[in-house]
Amino acid sequence: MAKELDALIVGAGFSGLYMLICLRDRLGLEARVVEMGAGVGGTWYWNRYPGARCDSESHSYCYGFSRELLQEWEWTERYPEQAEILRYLNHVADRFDLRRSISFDTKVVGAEYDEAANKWVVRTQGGEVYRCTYLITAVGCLSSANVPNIPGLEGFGGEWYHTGLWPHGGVDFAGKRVGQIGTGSTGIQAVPVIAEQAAHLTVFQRTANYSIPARNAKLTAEFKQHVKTHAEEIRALMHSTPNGHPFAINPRRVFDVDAAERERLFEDGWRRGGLQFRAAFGDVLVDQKANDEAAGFIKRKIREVVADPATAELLADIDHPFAAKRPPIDSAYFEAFNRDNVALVDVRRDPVAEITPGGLKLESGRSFELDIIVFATGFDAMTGPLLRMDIRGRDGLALGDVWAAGPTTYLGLQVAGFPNLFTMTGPGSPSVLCNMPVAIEQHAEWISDCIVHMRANGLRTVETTEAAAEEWGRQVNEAANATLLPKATHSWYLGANVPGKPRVFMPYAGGMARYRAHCAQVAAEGYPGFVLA
Ligand code: N01
Repeated sequence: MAKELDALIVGAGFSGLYMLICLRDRLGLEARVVEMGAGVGGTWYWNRYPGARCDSESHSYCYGFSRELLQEWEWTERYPEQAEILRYLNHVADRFDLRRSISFDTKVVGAEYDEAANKWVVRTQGGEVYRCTYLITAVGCLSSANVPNIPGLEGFGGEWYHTGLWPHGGVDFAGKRVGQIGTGSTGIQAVPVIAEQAAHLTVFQRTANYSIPARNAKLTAEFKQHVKTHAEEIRALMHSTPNGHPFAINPRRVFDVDAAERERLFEDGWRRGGLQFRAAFGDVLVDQKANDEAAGFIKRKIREVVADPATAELLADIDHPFAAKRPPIDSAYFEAFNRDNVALVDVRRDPVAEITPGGLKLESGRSFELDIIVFATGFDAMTGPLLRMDIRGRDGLALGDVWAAGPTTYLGLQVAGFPNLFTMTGPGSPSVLCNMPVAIEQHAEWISDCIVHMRANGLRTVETTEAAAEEWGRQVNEAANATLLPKATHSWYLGANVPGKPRVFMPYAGGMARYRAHCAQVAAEGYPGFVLA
């Protein structure tokens, strides 16, 4: 027997929880969340790997919709670790009585639009069927784990884990020979922590990466008070910046100052740490020569920190502009290579050929004995979590077919041919280029306002047009091409980390503030680019 709903929300992370509050509590809709995991948290439910921590500062990595929530919750560290964010989201679920409207351990395996009834029919792995007017995906951008297809994995005699599907009980590395593949944001966080626990850690690096020290620390009582007293100003600042962070990007250009002053300003950014380093100048991500200066500074730092010259060279041999891939931030990543029990192996020049029963072998024949392999190999980002749900719109049109050459959306929110389907933080929206809760709140509120508009005007469907999606795709490309972002040709922003995935720059790089204004204008003008009927 199908369960009838006004709205079904897929996913109980930051997006799904707030969407539920908007639709159930504010609009009074019959709304429900289905969640694959056994608890709330999304990314923070699954990513429990050693060192998992957010790179947004804690006082900005939270909801802003409730003044009371902002005032009562207290973060303990500058960058919140996974367990603390999960506690926060559990607190939100309890405080707003959300659990009664969430079905856990419920994986969506199919969603089809029934045009005659104007309903989405959603099937779960457990055999339940939901029929709903609005289908809202809140599945996250980085939730489909990418385990590389390396021959021999099934015959590996040790244990192996992907960081995005980490065991809840943790992994005991004591006395173990560990191999870690991947040096993105995740790998860079995991290395120093695993190195402290394991007998030996071999890091297999394909692409060397920049990283900025996070300078994580316990928050002082003064700072905690400051963020409460100035909560409104901080939110206003976050809403005014391109990335939704609580600090402004300095508009001065790298060559506005002389070499000595430039060095001093980079040094100051390095000392402040985290994503604030990038904010020291306004043109680092748009001007190659300016970027070269920032890149050169970081490479010098790597060479200063890492004692062994050959290891330092390999770590500093970075082939893309700084911040063209998501810039990791770390706690003693480069320092970890000074430990006797950590080794770096270049798998760009000598790729992994196979996993053997006892470890791993490179193409040259060089082999490694390993007890545990950690895949810090990222995700089938942005489109992966949507495509695995087998979503079908008008006339059985499969999302996978529509997106065969890459995702096309209007505003990252809707796909032509899929009425009343909203994709929160979908491809074509700022999403991963923004502090996520800021992007998420804007999407939840926009969708909610759109539904209010429809109900007030007796409208049954909202659907973007192919022309609007095509034009938006052009603008997404234009925004990316105005930056150095596409120059990192192996980036997951482009889908390049997954073999066979179309190379399309997926997030909107025009900035959250600009995007927010554009979405507001679309709503104010009666939703041009959408057909409402
Ligand atoms: O994944 P990634 P991630 N053989 O795709 C390598 C967010 N995040 O999980 O670059 C060998 O960035 C791959 O090499 P290459 C953040 O948005 C945030 O680290 O493709 N290596 C790369 O080194 C981030 O960007 C936080 O050549 C292989 C690595 O694996 C996003 O999540 C923390 C390989 C994958 O890096 C994803 O980060 C963590 C193969 N076959 C994550 N396949 C914070 O907030 C892949 N690699 C701090």
